[in-house]
Amino acid sequence: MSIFNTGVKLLKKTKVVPVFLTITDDYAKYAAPCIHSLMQHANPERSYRVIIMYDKLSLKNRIRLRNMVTKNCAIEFHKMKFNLYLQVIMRYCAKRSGSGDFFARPVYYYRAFIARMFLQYDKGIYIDSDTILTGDIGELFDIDLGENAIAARPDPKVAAVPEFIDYVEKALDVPHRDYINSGVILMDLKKMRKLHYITKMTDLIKEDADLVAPDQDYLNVILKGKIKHLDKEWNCQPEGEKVTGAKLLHFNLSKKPWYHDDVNCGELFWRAAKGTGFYGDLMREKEKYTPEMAEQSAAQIKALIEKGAGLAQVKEPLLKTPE
Ligand SMILES: [Mn+2]
Repeated sequence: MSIFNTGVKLLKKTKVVPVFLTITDDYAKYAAPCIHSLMQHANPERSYRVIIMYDKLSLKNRIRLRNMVTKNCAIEFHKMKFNLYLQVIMRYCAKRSGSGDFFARPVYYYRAFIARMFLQYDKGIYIDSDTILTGDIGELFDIDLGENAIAARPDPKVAAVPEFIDYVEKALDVPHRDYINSGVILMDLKKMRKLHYITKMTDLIKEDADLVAPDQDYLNVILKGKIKHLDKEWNCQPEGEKVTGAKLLHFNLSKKPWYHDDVNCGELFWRAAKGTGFYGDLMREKEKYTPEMAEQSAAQIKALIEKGAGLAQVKEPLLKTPE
């Protein structure tokens, strides 16, 4: 066991709750408040394990994150090892990033490796680093998946934009009410292994389709009909949504509290940030953010909507649902 796999004595009472995050050095400062809020809302009677999958994460950042460990919440680090699946993803991203696609980063695809890399778990949770817990994540873990492979929330940002609705229905052949956001996923890891998810995903990636939200689009297409819908409370998106009763907030897409002042529930993010060693980093990040950067970000979203509208003009779906 490496010094970074900080062991805590697991309470025997219930199964450990494994929560996966996938980050690089530039995401460490956002992940820290997320992990802190998870620990703050964890049930003291249960054990949790935050498992961080990374490619480039400095020793310094690993130590800073590891120092957040608590009595019932362990923190582990796993470096992504090169393999043929990763090679397919890296090639695709290298090609796509050349055309300005900001989703073309391998780190966005690492959640697809969880089932394959962690054979010791039958069930697990993936969360984005731009989330904050306001309830006990153990309750999400307890949700019964029935016959489904995963549970996730239908994407409210897609459902609110006619161009995106058109895109998912025509280009992906997924009913828009079933198209889920991949920022919070409860996974039946046994089923994901049985379905050979990673093989199916990389087979589709090899077809080299131009998509709006690749990792999320693949998830929706491959697992179509095998996804349980999560309630809003587990992926509540404060921009434009009421947060009453929410247990997990997701600062999805443009309105990040580390960039903007007027963010609904931003104070919850900053309160969590204060409990970490990354508060100063986040303050500096905010100070560096300029109106030009905000404009650029808005332009990116606009371009994404236009891309969706363009891709919806297809006669046949872009991806074939694998058998
Ligand atoms: Mn997100």
